[in-house]
Amino acid sequence: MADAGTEILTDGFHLIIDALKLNDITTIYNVPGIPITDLGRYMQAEGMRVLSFRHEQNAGYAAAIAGFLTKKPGVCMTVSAPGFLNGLTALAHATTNCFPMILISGSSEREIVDLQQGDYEEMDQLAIAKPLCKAAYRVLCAEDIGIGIARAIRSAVSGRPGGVYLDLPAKLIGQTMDADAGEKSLVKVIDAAPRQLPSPESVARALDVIKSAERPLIILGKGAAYAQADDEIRAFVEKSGMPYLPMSMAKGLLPDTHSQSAGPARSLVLKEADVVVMIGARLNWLLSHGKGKSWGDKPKKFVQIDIEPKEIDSNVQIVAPLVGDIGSCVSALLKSMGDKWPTPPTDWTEAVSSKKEANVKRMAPKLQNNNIPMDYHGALGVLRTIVKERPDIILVNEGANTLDIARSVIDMYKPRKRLDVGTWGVMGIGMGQAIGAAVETGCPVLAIEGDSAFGFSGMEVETICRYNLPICIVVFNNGGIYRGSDVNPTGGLDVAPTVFVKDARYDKMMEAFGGVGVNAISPDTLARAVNEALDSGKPTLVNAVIDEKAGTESGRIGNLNPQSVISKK
Ligand code: ADP
Ligand code: TPW
Ligand code: MG
Repeated sequence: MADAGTEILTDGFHLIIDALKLNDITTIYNVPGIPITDLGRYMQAEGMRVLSFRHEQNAGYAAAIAGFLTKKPGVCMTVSAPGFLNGLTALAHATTNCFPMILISGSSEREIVDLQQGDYEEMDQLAIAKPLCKAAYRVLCAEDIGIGIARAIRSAVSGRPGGVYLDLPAKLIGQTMDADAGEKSLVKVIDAAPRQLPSPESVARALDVIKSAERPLIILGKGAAYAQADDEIRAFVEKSGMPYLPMSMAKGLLPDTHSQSAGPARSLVLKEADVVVMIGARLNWLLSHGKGKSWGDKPKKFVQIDIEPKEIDSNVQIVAPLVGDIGSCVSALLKSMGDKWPTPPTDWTEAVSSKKEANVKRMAPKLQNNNIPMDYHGALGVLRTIVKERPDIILVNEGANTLDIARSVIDMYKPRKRLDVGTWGVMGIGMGQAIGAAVETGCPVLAIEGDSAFGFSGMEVETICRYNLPICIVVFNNGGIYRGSDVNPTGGLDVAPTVFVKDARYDKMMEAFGGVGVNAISPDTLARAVNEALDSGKPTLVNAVIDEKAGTESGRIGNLNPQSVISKK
């Protein structure tokens, strides 16, 4: 506050800070520069946590995962045009994944931008952001900062959560106004994500369909993990007695070792189920759009719980939609189920259990192999044991083979402990998510990274060391994308497009900034290094040397690659 004659003044800087703090937003993920450098400084001076990254995309991924983990919008702050565009990928990712996030970018002067007169970092950011997020707003007057931030928060978290862009021109940040009027202009958002109750008819309809099932299945998606209705979901699954399949980031909502988990019998349950209850999961590509070969040829009825009415019937008919928030919908189902709900036919639950046991048994010896160089299963076998022994750690996971095999091999035991590439299968979320998760939860993080995947955000190891975060990165170094063994068919000088430098030592990147680096060529060394890292909480990078021939093309989604009819190696 400044004293101008008799009037006490405040300014854009302080109104932004006061508005965020009033709404319990106290952590900012950012990259400084004109016009937001001082904003970050003042934020820190006012007691906010301001974490600076090496690239806005990673700051954005940290903010997005903060939103997923806390149900409050994660905030990323960037400079204009290039910084804004770098952050925008993460904002679009947040929207695609239904995570609440706010991207705040400084922008150039409207008068110059709109006449296209070539201002410093000139860009019509609002127009560019609009199609890529849930909502986009620009604040032009200091007295609107309070309402602008309130709108951004409510838009991000209410209904289906998503990304919101907030454009703050440099001139606004420096604007002054009467401090008293400024304080009065701030808005505290009341009940930012109101409960949305399902209609009683929709509850009765859903239970009728579920009751009629002979081979029912529940699919839990990351919306169910986000909802933080863990007790209700567990009670519903257990009371219904139905087998359930967790989508990747819903693993651990109930422990993967739960007797009703159908994870290891995925193909069987998708093909055979006659009634499928979707809870916070979309019938998108990850579930083959609810039709086709992986769903078999038996008729299916879908029940779907989602907060977004437009999601219903997106790919196939939903015979019993339940539109509302997951906590309210699942509670309503539970209440109407009463005390004597019939369990599914035992021939179905037993068929699922025996398929599951057979698959688990078949996998067990692979996970115990001690091959050198390691294969995926040998290395993941030891990490699987570590996660079992330390169920509170948060697992971040990206890559192709490194992702797909880790997802199926590593059991999760608690909700919201598995974070990964999400709906787009995007590479580059790794370090942003690891940092966001460590900062928001204080839990140790184990990031299992393909060597290609890691490269997208690898420079953030400096950020991890700078803030001394309890993050252990394991780089699955197979020397390339999918495999390190491809060759250039022409015999020319360039290596194949999927191949990296041989025998690279990613561990030295961590050492460069004062963290611990370990080169692990055997499962034993890998286990020791990861356990030490998790015990000490020191930033650590383990370079896990993986057989360059062990992976397969595109991991488990090679079928999505187009095929040339002219030539195929
Ligand atoms: P997955 O990838 O795990 O299958 P998706 O991201 O496809 O999950 O689906 C998540 C769904 O959950 C979205 O359709 C979203 O609208 C819904 N959702 C998110 N939060 C809630 C909530 N609190 N209540 C109900 N539905 C929710
Ligand atoms: C933003 C395409 C999918 S998986 C992958 C790429 C580049 C890397 C796979 O290699 P990695 O794993 O990580 O070494 P592994 O174990 O199989 O060797 N750009 C973006 N997102 C995606 N998904 C890609 C490219 C891709
Ligand atoms: Mg690789």
